[in-house]
Amino acid sequence: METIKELFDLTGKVALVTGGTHGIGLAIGLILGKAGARVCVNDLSAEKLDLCREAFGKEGLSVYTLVFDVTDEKDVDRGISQIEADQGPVEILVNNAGIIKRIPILNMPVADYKQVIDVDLVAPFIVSRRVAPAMIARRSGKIINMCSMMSVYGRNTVSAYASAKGGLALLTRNMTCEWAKYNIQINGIGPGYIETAQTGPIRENGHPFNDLVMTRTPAGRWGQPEDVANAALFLASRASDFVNGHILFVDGGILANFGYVKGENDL
Ligand code: NAP
Ligand code: GCO
Repeated sequence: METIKELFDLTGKVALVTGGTHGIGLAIGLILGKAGARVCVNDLSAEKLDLCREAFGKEGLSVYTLVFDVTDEKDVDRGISQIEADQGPVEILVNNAGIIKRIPILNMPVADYKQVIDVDLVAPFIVSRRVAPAMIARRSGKIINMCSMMSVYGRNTVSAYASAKGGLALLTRNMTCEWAKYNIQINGIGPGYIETAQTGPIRENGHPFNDLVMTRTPAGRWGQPEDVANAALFLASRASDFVNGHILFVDGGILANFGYVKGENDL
């Protein structure tokens, strides 16, 4: 019987967190590094990668960083080839990079819709498709796709994002159908509302959306990037070797909650 430490030990495993220079991706990179993984982070911005290296350094960790655009197939091939040459084949892939545009459908340019789909849905397809052959050859691998509450809910103004994240949940299941037989575990994480730069515009300065999140979240708080990272550690570790095609929601109970009447049943 393996010890708990052995189950969660990622020593020497090469992990790539896309778009991992801050927010949820940075928290995931740090916890995977603390578990012993050799963490690689990509981003569009060299400056943000510099800050990422500083954040890892503050934790006594090193990180391999590389600029490449996850939506560009040739750039992804170049980036993954560089990682394979410098670090070794990617054994843990976290498709974290993402964008959101909050625009009503009738006002949203088609180009904007397509850009969100490209980053949030097509890019995980491109990066996973590039990384999977080495996982198949090794008969081992972990792929974690960053889904969302919008993988199951819609809400006004986020049609592109919900379309992408809904598709990503089903892409996760289709990857499972095709690759689980090679001992690759492909799962999603569905964060609730997390305090990051991405939610800053709907969380800060008394934004009314904050009230909605606080009443729709039974836990009564916004999530922290570390809440999501803890789930990522589980899905990256041996402890999840028989978990596949699953979307693990880390949402403080939002999905369990139809609604809340102020004052009712309050202790
Ligand atoms: P974030 O702060 O916006 O970070 C997203 C990261 O993706 C950024 O580092 C960004 O780099 C990178 N990125 C965007 N386009 C890219 C591209 N083409 N190539 C490479 N990197 C790219 O987001 P977050 O809140 O930490 O969220 C991380 C993931 O969790 C996203 O997929 C998001 O949809 C998802 N999520 C977030 C929440 C939440 O409440 N925050 C909830 C559910 C799901 P730049 O900054 O350089 O553009
Ligand atoms: C929004 C938010 C959400 C969160 C997250 C919830 O505008 O509704 O940005 O989309 O980012 O995806 O799970």
